[in-house]
Amino acid sequence: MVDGLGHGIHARVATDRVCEAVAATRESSLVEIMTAADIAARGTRGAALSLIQVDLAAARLHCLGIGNVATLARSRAAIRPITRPGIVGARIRKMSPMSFDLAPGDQLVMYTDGISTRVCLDELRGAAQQMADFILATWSRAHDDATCAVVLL
Ligand SMILES: [Mn+2]
Repeated sequence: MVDGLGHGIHARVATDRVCEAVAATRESSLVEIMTAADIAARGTRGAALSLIQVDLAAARLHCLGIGNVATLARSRAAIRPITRPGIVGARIRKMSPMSFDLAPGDQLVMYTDGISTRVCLDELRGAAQQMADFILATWSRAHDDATCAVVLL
């Protein structure tokens, strides 16, 4: 999930560049994908980017984030991905991929900084789309764009 810095056309350009780089490298490792995104976004305003890979066969979740796109989980094992501060496109110096155990029934929620950090997953019910809609309706900040995605395993 990517969030171009700021608003308007310059945020759009940064976001598009990152999306293209991620799409072109999606079979690669998260570090390779992030590196490609960082190169693609140079000369733009930059972006926040959080990447996850769900490996169902190995029951593992791989995460890598730069900037404030958050990933939360309701899960059997503790899943607490931490993103590093920084800007994709401004030459990322250090990346910290993290991996976690996954179990059937685990719920993953990703959201941009247009959603309040006070977001609470306790009241989430129903299908993934319903959950994302509820989060957006309940926790969106008044004057920011927001994106939310929910993955149910
Ligand atoms: Mn934002």
